[in-house]
Amino acid sequence: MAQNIVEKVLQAHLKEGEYVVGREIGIRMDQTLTQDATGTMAYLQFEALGLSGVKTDISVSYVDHNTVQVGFENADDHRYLQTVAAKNGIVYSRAGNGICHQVHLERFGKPGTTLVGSDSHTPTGGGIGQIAIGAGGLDVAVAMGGGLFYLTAPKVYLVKLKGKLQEWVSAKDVVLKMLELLTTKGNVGVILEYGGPGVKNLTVPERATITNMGAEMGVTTSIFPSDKVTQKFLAAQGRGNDWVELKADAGAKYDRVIELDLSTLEPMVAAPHSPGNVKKVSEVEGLKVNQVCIGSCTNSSYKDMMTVSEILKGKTVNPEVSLGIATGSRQVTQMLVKKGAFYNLVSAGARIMESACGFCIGNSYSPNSAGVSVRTSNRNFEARSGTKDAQVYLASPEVAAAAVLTGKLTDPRKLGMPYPKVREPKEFIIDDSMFIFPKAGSDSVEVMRGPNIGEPPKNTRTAPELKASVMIKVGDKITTDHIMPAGARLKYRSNVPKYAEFVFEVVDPSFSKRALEHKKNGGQSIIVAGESYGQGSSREHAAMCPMYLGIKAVLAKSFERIHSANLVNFGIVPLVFSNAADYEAIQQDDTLVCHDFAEAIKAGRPVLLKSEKTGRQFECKYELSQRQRDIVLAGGLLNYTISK
Ligand code: MIC
Ligand code: SF4
Repeated sequence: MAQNIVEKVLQAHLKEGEYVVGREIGIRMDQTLTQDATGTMAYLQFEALGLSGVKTDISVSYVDHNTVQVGFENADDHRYLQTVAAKNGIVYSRAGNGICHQVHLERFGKPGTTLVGSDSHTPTGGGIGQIAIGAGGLDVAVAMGGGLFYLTAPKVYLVKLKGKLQEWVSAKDVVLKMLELLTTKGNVGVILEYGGPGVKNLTVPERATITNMGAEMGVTTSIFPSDKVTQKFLAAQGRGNDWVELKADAGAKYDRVIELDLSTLEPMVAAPHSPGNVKKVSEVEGLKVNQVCIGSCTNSSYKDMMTVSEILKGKTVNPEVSLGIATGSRQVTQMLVKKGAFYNLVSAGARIMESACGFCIGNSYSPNSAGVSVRTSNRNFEARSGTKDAQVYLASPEVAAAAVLTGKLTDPRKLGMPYPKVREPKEFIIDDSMFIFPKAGSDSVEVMRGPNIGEPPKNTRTAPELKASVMIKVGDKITTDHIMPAGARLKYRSNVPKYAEFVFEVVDPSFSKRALEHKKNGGQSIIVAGESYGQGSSREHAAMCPMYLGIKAVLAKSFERIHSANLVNFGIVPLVFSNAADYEAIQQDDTLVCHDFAEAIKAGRPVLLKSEKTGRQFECKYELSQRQRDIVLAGGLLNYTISK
């Protein structure tokens, strides 16, 4: 039967379950990646599972998120990561080597293979024809140990591209258009497969910009074919042998077809505070800009940076604007230095950041109060930048560079200069000296820990009865940045009791104290939420820390994929209102009771919750496989796996 690309790759890796849309399947993961902010916990759990030595083709541990090193905590984490990698056969990418997704695309991504990463932007690998999926650290730990990765056999949407991008319009505008079409919610269980005659007009890094921000739509991943363009990119990376062709069969079926003519697109932005709040630049033109940040895993490739350098060459950053630039990888930096582009950027007045996530995760370069910041990154959630009232606009490098010069949101086509046409190099500078490759016989390496690195916490078995206080009631589109802030708090990722003090910090700073006190008094808690709960990152701390505070269930109108899986992994039940209108009837401080909670989950029947305040009873469902129900009952994946 004619197959699409997604079916081809998934079926070739299928180890458990039946490939029927909507059913759970278990696949083998060829590659894994972690980054430091999720990685320490992933490796601590890898150790807690009693695993040693990775069973994948390649597993890479990147240090890119937390390189600020205020205090000893980050540096201790890095040392732990380096030693645990050496001991277990994991490649270690040292701080300074670049952002995991960009570096992985350059040096390890392989068409036709599978990759799971403890970061939601792992789908960047789709640009090179990988099925690359973001997940919580515990799922990645299991995959490193040779265990399967479970997902829902997806619906596949074909995005049929035709035409060519106009000058000053780039890949970011394509994905912003996709966000306008699909929005940030309602796409759980979908994979986007790009195809059509327009594909050949996009380079691999451009494709990667597009698959990267599929994360913002909540799709499982996005993938491009592997064609001549892919072959050229791999050859320029000295990896020509890694190329295989990957294309859909003639007559392959799709659940939906979306047609997009690249030649009709124009420069766009995502306005505050959602990547789905897409507007044409022309609609918001003239808005005064205080800061521009160029970089992040979305737009930090050679072409992105060279384009900016060419636009700024011989000019000076507008006096009202502060410009920060972070390249995506050391390779990109080396290329820019060689080409003289760094000279242009520094001469124009750019502040050069290290090649890391930096501003994107909000651990530096926070804008001024109520400041407008134009960023080439992928998320503009409220407060993520570190400034609660900042107004962050997401845009292409071209739009960002135009704002650098004019001090306001500007359609770059109005700059009145020729569009800098940057070609992909025939050969990239290849220098793998910042990777530490594992050596044979290193299982005797001593793993070094610091005082901030604790044990991964475990949950208890799900109690027979649920009697949970509604500790907080929140609205729609609550992101993991709302639940578990990163930024300045990032350094506590390895110290759960400390990090848990900041759960819901930006929504209700009293939450953590109240929940912990209730737990200490023997109480259980529940979170009530609206639609699309848990958007954004893969950080499992957004489940682990609430678990530590005694949260037993989250009751929402709907959940996003990675967060819902993380809740299950930590023994928190993701309950969905059978009737969304019941949301209105619940108040914070109410107590919700179900006498046969564990029994109901065991039997797979709906949970009936009763409000102690009003006496009203309502039904909740959950979309969990038998395996997931067993995990929840066991009190999480660690307990479940150890007991097995
Ligand atoms: C993000 O962009 O939000 C992060 C920081 O990369 C997260 C991972 C994390 O919280 O460490 C992600 O996207 O998964
Ligand atoms: Fe890093 Fe930002 Fe990409 Fe997350 S989205 S991996 S913080 S650059």
